[in-house]
Amino acid sequence: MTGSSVNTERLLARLSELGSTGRDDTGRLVRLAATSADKLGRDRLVGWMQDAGLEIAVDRIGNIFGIWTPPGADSSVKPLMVGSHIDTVINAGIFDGCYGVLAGLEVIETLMESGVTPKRPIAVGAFTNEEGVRYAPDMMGSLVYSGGLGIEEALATVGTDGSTLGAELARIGYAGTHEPGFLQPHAYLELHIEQGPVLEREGASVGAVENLQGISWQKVTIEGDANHAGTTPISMRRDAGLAAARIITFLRERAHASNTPTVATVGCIEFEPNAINVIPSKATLTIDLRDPDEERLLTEEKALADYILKLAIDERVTISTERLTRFQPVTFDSGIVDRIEKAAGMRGLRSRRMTSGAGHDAQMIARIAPSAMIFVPSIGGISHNPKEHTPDIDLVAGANILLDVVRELTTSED
Ligand code: HGY
Ligand code: MN
Ligand code: MN
Repeated sequence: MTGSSVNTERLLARLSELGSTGRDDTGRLVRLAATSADKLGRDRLVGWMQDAGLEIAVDRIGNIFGIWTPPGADSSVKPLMVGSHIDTVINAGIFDGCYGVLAGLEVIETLMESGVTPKRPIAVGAFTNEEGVRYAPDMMGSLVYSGGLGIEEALATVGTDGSTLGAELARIGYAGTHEPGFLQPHAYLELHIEQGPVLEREGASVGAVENLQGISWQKVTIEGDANHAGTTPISMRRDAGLAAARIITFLRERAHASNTPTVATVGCIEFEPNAINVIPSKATLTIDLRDPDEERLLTEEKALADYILKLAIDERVTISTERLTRFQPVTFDSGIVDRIEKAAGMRGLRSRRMTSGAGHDAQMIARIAPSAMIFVPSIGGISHNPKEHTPDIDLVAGANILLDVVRELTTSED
């Protein structure tokens, strides 16, 4: 049946081209939200959407939408929405986020070319600042879109480089005019690489994602005393660096001993004055705590807070914490998850129900519409790393599952 599969060459060529867009002068892929590199990726995506004849809409937080209203469909009914993000982390792989956006665009173009007449519009979205590396919190564009964060507050966010998101969006030409949420989805589907080891380890091609874990981000500032590394007895030190190290080992040992899915990461750390022979007077670090169970995540946050209070006394330092983001675990729409599983079966693909360890825009859009995710395997479970890789056969299979579920959701009566 025509349109029963996506155009493999077109999808893979675009993934490769977008993957080479916005690299820095050392060749690393770094398209942080609202940077000039991000603009290059955005412009490329909008060009493909325009070539496909989609209506383009950009909202005030810079979320980009390509919208297809099929002949005979009622443009006033809620669209089916697919999508993800195209901003990246630092030294990223080429699939995280981009795969879901480009596969969503590919699905729309395949349906346009197949003569199928969906009963409702279909939109593909690229949400701003999913990664949250430059501006916290992550999933910001979809959080604003779903009403979880005010637009003015989001635009006023100051980045790690001292820039302001609103000014940067205006600078790169993506301070759109539509109010976030202007297009309320009938349902939302996000195709994404797993970014973990489960599918590969179990030999499954498709993940039918049932839920997504809770995320707690905070910044910790530790103030001690700078002093001479050679003359200061250990007993007289107020060592901010040592206190930071004890937080890192506390988090790892507690997560390791818990025998639960709890994970904890200190991804950023800075010492002042950061000199080889000076005891650090100040340390700032970030903590990323996650768990699929809200009660357990609350317990871990409390245990960390209690540890920090005791540590400050033990090491005679002052420690302050700042919450950067906090998202509860999310459960996806079981009806759509069933359809994903069935679509995989119809194509003879092994699927597996699973939890998402990573945060995604779907967890935000799930606040306003029935949502679910489709995963494809990540080789070695590697992501947020240039070694991130998914074989072409899995990329195409995932896009075809997306095609099948989108066709079903837009042509059936319900
Ligand atoms: O942090 C996350 O899980 C996502 O990659 N933003
Ligand atoms: Mn992602
Ligand atoms: Mn990511």
